[in-house]
Amino acid sequence: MSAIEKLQAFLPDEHTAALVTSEINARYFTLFNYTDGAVLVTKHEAYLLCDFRYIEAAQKCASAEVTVVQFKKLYDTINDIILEKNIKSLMIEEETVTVARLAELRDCLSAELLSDSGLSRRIRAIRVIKNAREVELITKAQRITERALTELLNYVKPGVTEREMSVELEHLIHVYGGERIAFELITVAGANTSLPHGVPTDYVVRDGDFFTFDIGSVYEGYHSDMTRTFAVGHATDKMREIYDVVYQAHLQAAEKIVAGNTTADVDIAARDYIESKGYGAYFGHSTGHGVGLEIHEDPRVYKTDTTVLKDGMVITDEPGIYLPGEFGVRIEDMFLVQGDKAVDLALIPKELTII
Ligand SMILES: [Mn+2]
Repeated sequence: MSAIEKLQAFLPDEHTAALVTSEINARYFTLFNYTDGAVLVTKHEAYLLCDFRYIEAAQKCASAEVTVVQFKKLYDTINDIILEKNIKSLMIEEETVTVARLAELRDCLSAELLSDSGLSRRIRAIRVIKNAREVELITKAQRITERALTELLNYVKPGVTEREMSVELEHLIHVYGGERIAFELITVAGANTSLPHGVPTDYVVRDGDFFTFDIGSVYEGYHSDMTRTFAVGHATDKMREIYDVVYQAHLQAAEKIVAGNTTADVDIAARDYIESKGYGAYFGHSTGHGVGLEIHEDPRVYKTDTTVLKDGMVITDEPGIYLPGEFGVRIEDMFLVQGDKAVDLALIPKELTII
C-alpha cells in the first residue's frame, strides 16, 4: 500500500476527507516540495493544491497518485472539491494547525472540521515505516556524510578548532551532494565532548583530546544521523575504558533491534550495560529516535516507550557517557529494522580510532 492508500484507509467513509497543510507531510504524500498549498485526500482521490509558482514543477515531479490542481484562492478551490465530492467532514492536522489557521479554516471552508481526528498521529504512524525509496535516500544522505567525514579526518590534528572543522565539514557535505546539513553539526573536542549537544567553539584541539562528530546530511528531503568519537594523537586508559563501555552498549542495543521487540528493549539493553559498569548517572538521554523527513521523528527509543519494532523502521542507536569537565563519548548509527537482524546503515568503523 502506498502512503496515500494508507491514509485513505484511515478515512471512515466517502464523505470524510483529510486536509494536509504541514509542508513536511504534504511533501511526504506528494513527493513534491512546496509551500503555501495543501493536499486534500478523499477516500478515492488525492489532490495536490499549489499556486502558479509551483505548477510546472508539480506536474513534472509530483507522484502520479495525486491530481495537481492550481489555485488562485486556496480555500475556494478546496470548497469546489468538497462540493463536487460531497465531502461533509474534514480532518485537519491537530498537531500543526495553529489556532489562527483553525479560525481561518472554520470561516472559509464549507465542511465540518474535525480537529481531534488523530490525523497527525496517524500520519506519524504511517511515516514511521519507510519504503525502499526512503531507505535509499536516507542511505544516500549517510554516504554523503561519510565521504565528507572521511575527507575531513585528513585535516583533524592538534591546532585546528572545533569551528573550523564544522565549517569545513558543512562545505564537504555540499561538495558531495548533500542539499544541506541535517542539523547544526556537533563537532566538539576535549572537555566540550561532555556536552551531548555542544556547539562548536574556537577551542583549539590538543593531543590527547576526544573529538566527537555528531553529523548528518539531507538528500532529497531525507536526513541521516551519525556520531563518531575519535581520539586525537593518543588515548588514556580512562578514555579507552569509557569508549569501550559505550561501544559495547551500542552493540548490545543493536542486537535488540529486531522486529517484534519494543524500542524499550533497545534502550534498556544499552542503559543496563552502562549502569552495570557504574556510569548510569552519566547517560542522561534516550538511546535513539526515528529518522526520515525529519531528523527526529517517531519512534522514540526509550525505556518507557512501548513501540513495537517493525520492518521498515529506521532508528538510531546512540548511547553515550558524559563526564562533566572531563570528556564524553557517543557512538551513533542508524539501523533499518529488518526481521531479526537490523541493517546498520553506516559503513564507518566504530572501534576506537586514534587520528
Ligand atoms: Mn541522533
